[in-house]
Amino acid sequence: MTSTASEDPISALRTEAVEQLSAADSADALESWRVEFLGRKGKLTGILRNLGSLKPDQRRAAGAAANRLKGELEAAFEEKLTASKRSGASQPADAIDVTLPGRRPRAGGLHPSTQIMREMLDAFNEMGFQTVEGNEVELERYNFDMLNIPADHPARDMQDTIWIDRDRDSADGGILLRTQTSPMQPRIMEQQDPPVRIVSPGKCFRFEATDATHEWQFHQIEGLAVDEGLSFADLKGTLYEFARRIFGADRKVRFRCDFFPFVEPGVDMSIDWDGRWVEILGAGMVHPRVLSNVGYDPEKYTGFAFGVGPERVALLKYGIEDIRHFFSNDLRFLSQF
Ligand code: YSA
Repeated sequence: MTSTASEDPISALRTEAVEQLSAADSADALESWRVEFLGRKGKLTGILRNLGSLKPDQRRAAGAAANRLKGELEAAFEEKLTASKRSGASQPADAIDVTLPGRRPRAGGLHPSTQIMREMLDAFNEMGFQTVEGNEVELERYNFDMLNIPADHPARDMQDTIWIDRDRDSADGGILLRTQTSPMQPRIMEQQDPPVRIVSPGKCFRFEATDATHEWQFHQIEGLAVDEGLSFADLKGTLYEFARRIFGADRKVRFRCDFFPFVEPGVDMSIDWDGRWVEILGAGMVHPRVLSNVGYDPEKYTGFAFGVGPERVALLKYGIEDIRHFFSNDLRFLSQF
């Protein structure tokens, strides 16, 4: 539509401006439109400048109408500019250079926890342990009771957890996110007779305050060996050999007495980190009560078990200063592995 002679100049300008704005189909056309209608020497500014030549009562009405039009045109321009940017109309036709050689897409990689776990599992597999995967959502009975940790045992407090269904009316107790991989011990032993020699990797969860060496979610690798005549010497030999393979022969290793209700005796193992000790695992000789819970004869069989944290091992092996990097999803960290 074009303006008619009977229209006042402001209405005529509105009609013309709206018509031309809707026809502007490129960034250049939009800029020309802005200069022509809203620019310092544009048509609207011209009308505003001429207001002085009008009589006072006409000037007031025309001034208000011209300012209203200015607001309308500015809003319409912004809207059109945003829409055209969104649709890509602002890009020149040659913005994409189809002759550029292809670039290699950024490759993904294995998570550092997966990498260190595979390395650790390889070490144990070469020592004769078979890998078995387990479940992250666990029954209270396997996570605690079968491991000689009854409901009122203080050791439960140390592994406060995330419950899926705590008040379930069942002989298996509640359902929880496992706090340790140790429930794989009774699960495996229920399924097979000795000899047993397995490692079981997987995620664990604890409701705990985080710091540089503690996360609320982390991995463990459980190890279990049961046979006739296994002794504490077998436990120490296995864990020394594991440490030698992962950290090298020169790294200092320390065993200390520790308590876990499902072993007797119990130990933990720490690795030297520039003069301070960082614990990487708990271990011990399987408690006779755990063996009888699964129907093994504790007079005939003995066993050793351990639970090692791969993220802690990675901290020590690669000099990572904070365990919370592992699950913060920061590519600057993840892409270094
Ligand atoms: C003990 C005796 C056995 O016969 C078998 C297994 C065990 C280990 C026991 N189940 C346990 O969970 N002990 S632990 O609480 O000391 O954790 C073992 C290892 O898991 C720790 O040494 C550490 O490496 C890792 N870990 C534990 N809590 C962690 C953690 N890693 C990161 N964040 C946490 N919050």
